[in-house]
Order: sequence, then C-alpha cells, then structure tokens
Amino acid sequence: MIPDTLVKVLDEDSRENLESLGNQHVIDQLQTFVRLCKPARVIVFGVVQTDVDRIRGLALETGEERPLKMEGHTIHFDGYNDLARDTGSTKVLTPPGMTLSKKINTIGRAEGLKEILGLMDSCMRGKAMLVKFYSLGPTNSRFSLCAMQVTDSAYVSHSEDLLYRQGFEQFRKLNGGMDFFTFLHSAGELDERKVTKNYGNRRIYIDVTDGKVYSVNNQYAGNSVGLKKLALRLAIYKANHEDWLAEHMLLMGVHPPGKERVTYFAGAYPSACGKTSTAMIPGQSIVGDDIAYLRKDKEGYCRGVNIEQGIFGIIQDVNPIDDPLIYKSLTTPRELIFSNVLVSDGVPYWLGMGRSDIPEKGTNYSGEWFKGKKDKDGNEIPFAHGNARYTMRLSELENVDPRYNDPIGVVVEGIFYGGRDSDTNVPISEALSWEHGVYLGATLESETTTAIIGKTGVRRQDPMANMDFVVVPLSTYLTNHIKFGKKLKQKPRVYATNYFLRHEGKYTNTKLDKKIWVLWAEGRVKGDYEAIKTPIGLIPQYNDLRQLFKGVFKRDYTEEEYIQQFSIRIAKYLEKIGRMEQLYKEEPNMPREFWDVLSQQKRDLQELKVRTGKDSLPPIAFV
Ligand code: SPV
Ligand code: MN
Repeated sequence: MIPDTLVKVLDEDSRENLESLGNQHVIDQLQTFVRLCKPARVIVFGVVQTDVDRIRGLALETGEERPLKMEGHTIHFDGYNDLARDTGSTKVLTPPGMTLSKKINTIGRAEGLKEILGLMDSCMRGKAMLVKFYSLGPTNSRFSLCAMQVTDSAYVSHSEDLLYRQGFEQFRKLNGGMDFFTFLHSAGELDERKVTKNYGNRRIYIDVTDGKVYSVNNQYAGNSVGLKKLALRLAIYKANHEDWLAEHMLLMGVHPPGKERVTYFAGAYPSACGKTSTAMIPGQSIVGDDIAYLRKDKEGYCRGVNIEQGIFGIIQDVNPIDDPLIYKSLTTPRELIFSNVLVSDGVPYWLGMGRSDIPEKGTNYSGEWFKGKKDKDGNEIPFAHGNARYTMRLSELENVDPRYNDPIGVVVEGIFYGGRDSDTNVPISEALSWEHGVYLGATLESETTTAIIGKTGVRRQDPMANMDFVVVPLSTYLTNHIKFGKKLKQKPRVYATNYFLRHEGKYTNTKLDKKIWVLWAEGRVKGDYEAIKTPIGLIPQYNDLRQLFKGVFKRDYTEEEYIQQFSIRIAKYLEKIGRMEQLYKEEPNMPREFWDVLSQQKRDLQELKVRTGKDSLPPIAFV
C-alpha cells in the first residue's frame, strides 16, 4: 500500500515502479524520508534505459553538470570546502553498548540521529527526490547486496549510474524482504554555481545496525555517493558479522608476457598510492579499481568481485606517458563526468596532464579562475584541484577484463598492500605466511596527499587502506582477516609494494616500474621465481628483475639500482615497528598472530643490527 503522503508527490511512472517493486519496507522508508525532507516531487526510477538517460539529462537541467565540447563529457564542481572525503564529519552511530576503536569517529546513536535528522528537515524543499535501486556487485551473484539511493542530487544519481549496476530486478527478487542498504543524501541548499552552500553543516552519519547512511550538505562523491564509501562501511560491518571480507581493493588480471595465463590479484592502496594506475598497467586487465568483496568458494579458493562497474579516478598526473590507457579514454567521446578540473572553452585541463598550453583563465573549483588567483589565506589557487576526478564506466576501457561482470567472481591468487613512503619499504616484498600478510596490510602507511582533508606530507597509518571505513573494532576486523585466510584451502600470497621510495630526494623508480613488481609477484605465485628470505619478507633476486626489465622495457636494470631499492633499511623498519606498537597497543583483543609476527620481526631486525652494526643491509647479506 502506497500511503497518501507519497501518492501526492509521485508521478504516474514512479507510482507504477514503486508498486511493481513490491516492497513495503521501501515504501515505509520513502514515506519517512518524504515527511522529513519535504521534496516537491519524488521520482522512483525503474528498469528501463530511458530512466538512465533521464538522470544525465536532469544533472544538466539542474546545472550540477555542464556539457563539455567532447561528446558525452560533462563537468561537475564540488564546493571549495568539499573536495575530498571528509573524515571529520563522518561518524558511526553507536547504540548503547557498542564500543569501537579510538581511531574511529563515533557519536551516540540517539544524539547523532537527532542531529542529522534535524539538519535534513525540509532539506529537499522545492527539489525532486530521486530514488534508484542498484546492485552492489554483479547481478545474480551470491556476493551481491541490494542498495537504494535516495538523493536530491542528479549528479550523485548520474555518478551511480556510471559506477554501479542497475538493481531494480534484484530488489524485486527480495520478495518484499528487508535485506538491503539505504542511503539518504541531500546536497542541501545550492548557491548560484550549484555548489553546496551550508558546507559547515556537512554530516555523514552511518547507522550500521540499521543498514542506513545519512549524508547532508555535501557533493564530493566520496561523501555523497552512497554506494561508494558509505556502502563500504555498511558492508564491512556485515562482513565482520558473517564470514567474508569487504575490502578497499582493486581487482586485476595479470598477464605475463609470452605466457598463456592470467592470474588475478586484489590490492589495497590508500588514496593516491597508485591503486588505479596499478589496475591500469598496460598489458594487464582491470576487474575493478576500488572496492571488492571476497568470499571463500566451495573448493576453498578465495573469490572476488568488483562491487562497482565504473571508475571514480584521480585525474592528477594522468598523461600519455604514465597512464596511456586512461588518458586515451579521457580524451575521446564517451559518457564521462569530470570533476574539479579547469574548464576553458569547453575543454578540461588537469594537473600533470603533460600539456604546456594550459589556459591562463577559465572555470575551476574556485569559480572563475585566472592565473595568480589567491585564496582567502593568500595562497595561490592552482588551475585544477589535486583530487580532481573522472567518472566513467569500466566497459569504456579497452583493457577491461572479460570477467569483470562474472557473478561467481575471479579466483584471487595474490593480494597487494601498497603504501607510500619515501624511506622504509622496499618496492616489493612477499609475506612469509598469511598471518604475515595480514600484518603487512595492518601496518600499511601513506604519506598524506590531497585525497583526504588535512595536512600533506605526514605519515598516516591506514590498515588495509581501510582505516576510514572500518566500523568494527580494528581488532575484530584483523581477526576476521586471519580467520578468513585460515579457512581457505588455497590462500592468496600477499605482497607489500612501495612505489614511492626516494634516494637523495628523488624517486628511485619510474612510474612504469610497478609493472615489473606486479609481474614478479605473478611469477612467484606460479612458481617461476626463487626469492631471498629477509626478516621483513621475501624479496626478488637481482637476475629475475634484470631479465624482467630487459624483456618488458628493454631497459638495463643495474645492480646498483637493485641494491639501492632492495636494501633492508633495518633502522627504518624498526622505527616503523615502533609506530605500529603505538597504534595497536591501544586496541584491546588484537589477534595473537599480529603480535607474534611483530615480535618476531622486531627480534630479527634488532639481532641483525647488533650483529652487523649496520642500519641498512644489501640483499646479498641475506643470500
Ligand atoms: C579514494 O580516495 O579512496 C577513492 C575516492 O576511491 S573516494 O570516493 O573519495 O573515497
Ligand atoms: Mn577508494
């Protein structure tokens, strides 16, 4: 039964769609949201393609997106203070009795609900409430979850149409059940640039026990697009109460040259640590670049699916040399949303795009921009933002993996944990065991960048690149990882990567070198290479890398480079262990396995330091 409150604001199609969905829980929630947000009208989208086209049209109509010169391309701007994930305003609602790690931002459920519902009161006055149904993950799959997005932002809806699979039919298959996530979002009042006005009242509150997220007064997709990082938080909660993993991970097929095989890897990298460019390494295939669900299959293998079908990628430094595949996709006609780049004469420009003819004026995230424009603190505003993005479907890419939509997922044989540090980790190492692999994930660190609001250049601890999203105690999350692997018959091998090592201030590797590390890991999984055992893990032998560099890039990789890159920086690793002890001693009930690995490494490294009197040892010392 559709109540009168709803009937009054629904058009004929919307009413039919809602009726054919056959879910009273959906109707009840919508009724509550309509009473709260008081939209002028409600559009409930169904299954037909015209609905998908209509949303893009709406985004242009409302002015949240503007057309660019290239066919299918549009530009969207977020507010000047809303250009990255806002961890400060994002909180988990905790009912009485729930305690989370100190690192996780929380607010009492009753208090938080009162606050956010207060902020959302009448937030859609005069606007349309858009209601869409999606599938997180491929449809007809045991991995996938149903998600309902309710928003007043056509940009949010349009982004979701590019990024996620349509799920109306999947919702119908719930047969009226309530096993779905709900995301209620409002961009709030917009100014003449169609940018959120009341950004000071930005809030993102996660109601994990009720499977809902409320997000208000923001537009940046990491805060507004429910199915992305908001759903990841709900999924992590669900996964940790069941027996699977919801991870901030890419999925890719690795194709060693000259061999007829593909080996699938997952990979977690904090923002701006090379995740998308790893997933897009030339010659490999992409299944997903951001979020994966992992489950054990009947045979005991680890299987993974991409819960998305698109990319919301950082555009800075995408140029024909470093990221040729993405660059090509961004400069040819297709349905694509740019955000927070510079636009001049309908052409987008971004930082590090490799062009020397950047215009001296145009429109950017600060409004009308001109070279030399300063912000209110007197700092010069760059022509484009460092966290500017592009949003497009994976199917647009020529390197999309043929199985990216496979409902049974791909067998994950390896996992990368990729940090960003200038002075500690070697470019690639292999974990000594699954438990050591969990340790490598748990001790991931990155030097901060613009993808998270805050200072840049500070080391940030980011377990499994998931710190912002873990809504259970960290110890519970890591225990779940250890248990997950223990149950597998065929455990993925785990690798730590670091593409950002420096020597005398300069990067020791080119951006393309990651291809070699990835191919080496693939060869390890398949038994092609021996490795050198060190206290921090297994590292490559010089000869294997030399041959890989020669074969792939026709480049002579010198022994000097190898020693510089793969020396074990004992003192630095010990400093890192110190930071990890600080972080994790705050966590009650940490899995014993974590402390076992940490103590072992500490002992080995200290013993090595005492024995050799050295702060750093070349690989040869371990042969
Ligand atoms: C990331 O920064 O990890 C992203 C973009 O994938 S965001 O949606 O902001 O999380
Ligand atoms: Mn991400």
